Amino acid sequence: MAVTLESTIITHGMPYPHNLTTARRVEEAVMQSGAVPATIAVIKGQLHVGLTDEQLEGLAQALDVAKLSRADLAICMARGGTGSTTVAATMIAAARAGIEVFATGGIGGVHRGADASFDISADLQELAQSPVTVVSAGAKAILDLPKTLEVLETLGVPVIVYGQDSFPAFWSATSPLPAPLRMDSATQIAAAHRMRAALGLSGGQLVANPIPVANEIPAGRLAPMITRATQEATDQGISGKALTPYLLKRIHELSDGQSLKANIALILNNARLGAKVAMEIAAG
Ligand code: PSU
Ligand code: MN
Repeated sequence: MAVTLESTIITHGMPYPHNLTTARRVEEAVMQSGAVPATIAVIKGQLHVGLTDEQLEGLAQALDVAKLSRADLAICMARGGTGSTTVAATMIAAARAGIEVFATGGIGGVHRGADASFDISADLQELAQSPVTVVSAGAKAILDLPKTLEVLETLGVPVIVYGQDSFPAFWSATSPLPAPLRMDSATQIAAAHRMRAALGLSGGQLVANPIPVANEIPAGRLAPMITRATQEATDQGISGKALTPYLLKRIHELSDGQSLKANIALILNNARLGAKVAMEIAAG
């Protein structure tokens, strides 16, 4: 049983060489948990489900790789281009390959100021369409979390918090928001996944797995950095696809690398839970 992994986190989410070492460690974590990792990317027009170490290294060092979501996946392939897959595009590839579980860091969501910018990630729509259980650490605190949860509810996407009653906020284990749903084992999550299929419901599930408390950055410490990075993005006119990578990079800088450390810890944690869920789904 396989677990898919995205590649935008490698090309746009972390600086080199941390992106490469993390990508390798995430694959190892999946294997140590007894599952098979499959990192997804488009290389010279081919959609790859599973990358060689040379391909991982190439992506990690590349400077001008396209960030592919549902809208641009086919176009990049038709042109013979190279691109990394976001949560949305990775879900599409996973579903086509028959892989039911995907582990990542955080999903895209409703950006702050979306009432003016209309910036809502295609990841949310994809969760309503592709039948994949996505293990994340919640949604990044750079987003408008209450609005992100509202949109997921509208789209009929189950948001399952693993083992606690509050929705986790990526770098922080908790937030003031209550968990929409809660489950305490991979077995339960797998059973819910199978039940959706049995009912013929389209779309997947979002699992929000809190970052281990030892690795978290308390929300209060992050808040001023997020406000500052968001303001800088507005001042510089950064929007669209460039916004999420810009905010992540600025917060890495403003936190002196602390957010990067937390990011790595939470992805490894998600890879392990994703592997457990994949094995439970396969065990049926
Ligand atoms: N989470 C991270 N790093 C990332 C992303 C998420 O820790 O780089 C990426 C994912 O690929 C996600 C994308 O799908 O950001 C969302 O981008 P947008 O907001 O433009 O849809
Ligand atoms: Mn966007």
